[in-house]
Amino acid sequence: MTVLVTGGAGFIGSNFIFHQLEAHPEDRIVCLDKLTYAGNLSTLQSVMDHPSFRFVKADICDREAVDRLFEEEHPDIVVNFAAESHVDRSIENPGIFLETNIMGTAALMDACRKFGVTRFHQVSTDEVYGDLPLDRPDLLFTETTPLHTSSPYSSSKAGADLLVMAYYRTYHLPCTISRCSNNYGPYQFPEKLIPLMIANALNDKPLPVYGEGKNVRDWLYVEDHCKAIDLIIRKGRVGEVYNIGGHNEMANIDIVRLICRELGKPESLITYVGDRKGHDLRYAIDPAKIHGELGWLPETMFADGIRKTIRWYLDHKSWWEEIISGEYQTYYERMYGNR
Ligand code: NAD
Ligand code: TDX
Repeated sequence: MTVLVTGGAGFIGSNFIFHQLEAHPEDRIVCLDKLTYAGNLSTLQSVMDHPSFRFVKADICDREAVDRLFEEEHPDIVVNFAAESHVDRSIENPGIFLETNIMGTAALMDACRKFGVTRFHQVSTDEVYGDLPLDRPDLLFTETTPLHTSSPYSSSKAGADLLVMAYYRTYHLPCTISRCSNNYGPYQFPEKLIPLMIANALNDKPLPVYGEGKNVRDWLYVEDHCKAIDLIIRKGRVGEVYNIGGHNEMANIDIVRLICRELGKPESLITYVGDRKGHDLRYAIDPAKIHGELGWLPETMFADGIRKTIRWYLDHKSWWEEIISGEYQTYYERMYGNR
């Protein structure tokens, strides 16, 4: 079987490729990635010469390039990770989010219709459900929670989800969607909370916490997300949405404090900065459906996962130091300079 993974040079996509090559050595994996600022070929270095792996640099919005690849590879399964993924960047400049996340998903699905696939899987996010209040721990997102987005990023992801369901209903394209909570782990781009705080703490730089740091996210170790997607594409029912999360809610400030403790850095590095516009208060996933139907459960406890992640960033300084020494500096200054 050939599995086409889009966005595989990014954080979750690369972890998914490593997992697939290990768990399904009989399958061929083709990665299509535009290599935007968030895509990094060095991440895939260890598999570039793998006999069952091929990398192709292309944009999912480029219909000619996508069709050419489908003609060559005839993928059985397509897993779409390719996206603009950072909420703060979407607030600054929504256009590219609409382009890649919505138009790109449509271009991929049109190729799937044209060439035929057994599955198109859309990697979505819990952010499509909007947010939950901080004082109602009993409320969780289920697959039937209405879509109610806050940011241009989450709106573009919700737009793509609606389109996927439309392609399922109208054209009977065999689709599935997964909506996962916040991921953490190796190879996450250092613009996101956990790697940003680790990198800054290691460089004794201020740790910029938005607002009062009380916003809550539901954290899942990236490998557990990859295992869930693997189950969905092989055993999940077409036309279904599956929520993925591990009941691990934490306030941002508690994560940042924990990182300080683990690295032996003083909490005086913590700096409260201006809040994110439209900042979602709390995300919390109810994963009962994927557990009941597919038997998925998270395997990595947060206490272990965060230690492994910190260890990884300590052992792979050259990977992230190279990133933060480049264009990232301009981004950081723009985003945090006058905050
Ligand atoms: P990322 O930003 O680390 O990686 C995105 C990858 O997509 C990069 O390699 C980039 O080069 C590629 N890409 C971007 N635009 C492209 C285009 N037009 N054509 C081809 N490739 C393109 O993102 P991530 O954190 O790994 O997220 C992957 C997916 O998972 C996204 O769809 C995101 O919405 C979703 N998701 C992420 C999280 C999370 O916590 N990170 C949680 C839930 C869902
Ligand atoms: O410097 C920071 N300071 C801070 O307080 C950054 C970068 C973030 N934060 C806060 C904002 C959020 O409440 O930390 C929380 C997590 O922020 P991000 O890492 O930017 O993630 P989030 O906005 O929750 O979105 C992530 O999870 C869902 C991914 O980026 C999305 O792609 C995914 O869909």
